Amino acid sequence: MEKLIFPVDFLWGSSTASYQVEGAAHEGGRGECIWDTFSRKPGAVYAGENGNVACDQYHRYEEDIALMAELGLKSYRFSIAWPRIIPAGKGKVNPEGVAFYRRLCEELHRKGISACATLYHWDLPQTLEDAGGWPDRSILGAFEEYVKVCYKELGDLIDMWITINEPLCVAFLGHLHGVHAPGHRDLQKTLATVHHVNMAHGIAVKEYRKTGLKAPIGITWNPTTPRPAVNSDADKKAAEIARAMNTEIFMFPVLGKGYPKLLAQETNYTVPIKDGDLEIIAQPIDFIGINYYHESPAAADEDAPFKFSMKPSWQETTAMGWPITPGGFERQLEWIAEVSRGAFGKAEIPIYITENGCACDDTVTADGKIHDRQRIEYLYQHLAACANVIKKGVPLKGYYVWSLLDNFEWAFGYTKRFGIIYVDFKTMKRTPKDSAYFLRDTIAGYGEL
Ligand code: IFM
Repeated sequence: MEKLIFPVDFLWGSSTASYQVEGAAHEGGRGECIWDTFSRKPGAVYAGENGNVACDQYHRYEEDIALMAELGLKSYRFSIAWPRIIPAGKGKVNPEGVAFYRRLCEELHRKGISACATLYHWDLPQTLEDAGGWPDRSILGAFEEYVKVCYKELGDLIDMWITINEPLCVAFLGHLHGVHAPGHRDLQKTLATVHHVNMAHGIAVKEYRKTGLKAPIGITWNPTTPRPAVNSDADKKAAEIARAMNTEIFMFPVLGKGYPKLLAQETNYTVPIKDGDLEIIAQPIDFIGINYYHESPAAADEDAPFKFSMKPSWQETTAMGWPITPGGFERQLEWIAEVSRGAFGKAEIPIYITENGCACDDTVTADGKIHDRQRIEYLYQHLAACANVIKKGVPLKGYYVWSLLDNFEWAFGYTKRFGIIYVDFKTMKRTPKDSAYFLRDTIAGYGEL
C-alpha cells in the first residue's frame, strides 16, 4: 500500500486524560471528582472499576515520557485535573497538584516533547456538582478562577492549551443519557450544560488573552457528521439535524455563527442565553482540535427526541462496536475546513487531530508481544485520510493518537484497550504494541503496510 507522507513540521503526539491515567486519586491533596462518585454508584461502571490507580501515571510519568521519546512522539496531550489544582473546586490552591504538573512538563521538555494541556476532560470537583454542576450558571465563576490559576502556575511550561474536551459528551452522555458522570437524565439540564460549557470555553480564552501568554489556545470537539442512511430527503434532513444537534450546537457559537437555527426550527429546543453570551463564546481561537473515531448513517425517526436515529453500518467494527470509517473522517475534515474558513477574519483555522484510535481485544502472545494488526490497519487508513485532506488544502497540522496507554475507558472500566502501549493493570508493566512501532516508523517517514 501507498507510503504515508506528511509535511516535515507535522506535529505527532499521543493523548491521555487525567482521570483515565493518573491514579493517585486520594494522594497529593487531590479533591473528589464526579467520576470518583459516579464509579461508586452500583452498575454505573463495569465491575465497579474506577480511576483510583488507573495507569499510575502520577508516579510513573518518567517511564511514560521515556517511551514517548523512544517512539519519536513530539507532543503529549494530557489533561489537568481540576480537583488536583483546586480540591474544593473554588478557593484554596493545592501546591502539590501544581508541582505534579510542573514536574510532568519539565520532564517532557527535557525529552524534547511539547506539553499540550486540556483544562477540562471531565473530572469536575464533586463540590461543584453538589452546588448544581454544569447546568448551573454559577459554574462559570468557578471555571474562570480555575483557569486563571492554571495560567499563572503552569503558563510558562505549556506549549498548547485546549479549553474543553468533547463538550458533546459532557452535555449528552453526562446529563441526558446518564452513562457518564454525573449521571443525569434531564433534557433541560443538558441544554443548560451545552450553553455553560460553551461559555466556559469562551471565558477560558478571554482570560487567557489577558495573561500575555503566547502558546496557542483552542478547543477539542468530537463532531458527529453522519451520512444519510438512505438517499432520501427525509434522511438527508435527519443527517442535518443530527449534525446541528451534536456538532453545530457547540461549534457554530464558537466560530461566531450563533446557535444552529435548525435546532429551534426542528425540535423547539433552545439554550438559556443571556445578552452578551454569544460574544463571550466567540473568542478568536488559534486552532480547532478534532477527535474522530467513526461515522454512522442517520435516518429520520419521528419517535426519537430529536427526530433522527442512527442506523447499522456494514463495516468491520472495533472492540467498541464502532464501524471503521476512514472515508467519514475525510468528509468530516473537509466540512470543518469549509465551515471554519474565514472565522475571526482569518483565512483558515489550523486543525489538529487531538484523538484518533481504536479499542482492540489485545492479548500478550507467547513471544511477549502484542500483535494488534487491526489497530495498525485502522491507524494506516485514518492517517491516509489525513494525508489526503492535506493534499486537498485542509489546514491539518498534527495528529495525536488516542491513546498512549491502555487506560480507564469510563463506563467500560478497563475492558477496552485503546493504547498503543499495553498496560498490565496488575503489575503496571508497559509494553509497546506493534502499532506503537508502526506509528514510530510513520513519524520517521516509513509509514507503510
Ligand atoms: O477515552 C475517550 C476519551 O476520554 C475521550 N474521547 C474518546 C475516547 C475513547 O472513547
